[in-house]
Amino acid sequence: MIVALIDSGLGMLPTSAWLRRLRPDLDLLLCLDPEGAPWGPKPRDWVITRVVEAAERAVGLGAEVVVLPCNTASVTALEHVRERLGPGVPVVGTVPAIKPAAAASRSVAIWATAATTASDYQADLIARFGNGATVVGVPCHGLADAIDLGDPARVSAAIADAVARTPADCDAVVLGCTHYPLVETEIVATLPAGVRLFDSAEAVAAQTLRRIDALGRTGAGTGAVSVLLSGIPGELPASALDYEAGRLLGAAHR
Ligand code: DGN
Repeated sequence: MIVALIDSGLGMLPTSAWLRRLRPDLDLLLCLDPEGAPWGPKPRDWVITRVVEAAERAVGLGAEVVVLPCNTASVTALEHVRERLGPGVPVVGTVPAIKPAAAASRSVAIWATAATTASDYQADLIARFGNGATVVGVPCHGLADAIDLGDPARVSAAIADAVARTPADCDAVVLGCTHYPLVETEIVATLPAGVRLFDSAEAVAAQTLRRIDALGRTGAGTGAVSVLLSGIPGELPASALDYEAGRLLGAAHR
């Protein structure tokens, strides 16, 4: 069973690592887009075309399930991918973890790309799951990019900038971009003490496994991890090895 994961870059690693830990037999096809990254600032139609093409390519290579471990891609292109692939291929999206954060806090900030922050999708999630909490969107300019590059100075600067724009009374931060959990330790160290973080990676992996089980197919894989870089077979970028999740997947890559 091949599961394709599609993101502009290393944001796919936390979800991929959860899948690997929970079901090491699955074959993972990691579809990164170094030529097109970052997706956050790109026009909506461009992102839709890019993500739909990546999904079709993955299915052409044998993927039976497609995951978008990327909030930008999910809020923009999820329905388009589902429509194009049809009902035979489960497509699992990512949504910012607003529901658990708003259940635990009265003042929540959602850190995400500008595209996710401005999306109707996020506004709708806040309306549905905000639970009466004050929920504000904080676009984090350049943070996903700095994480992809493995550039500690730019990561620190982008985190400091996001912390400065997060309301002081906020005690819950939703990591609404899948890149951000990779630098969770530094985010925790920069935010005031006691602020809790919420992300979706484990829940997206669990939902993917439910969709796989519902297919009722028996063919387990061999646990292979392969990588496509903007459609061309390749290797995980060296910066992936800066992160624990990247090292886990890198060890399985052959
Ligand atoms: N990881 C993506 C997300 O969750 O929105 C961000 C991708 C990007 O290109 N900035």
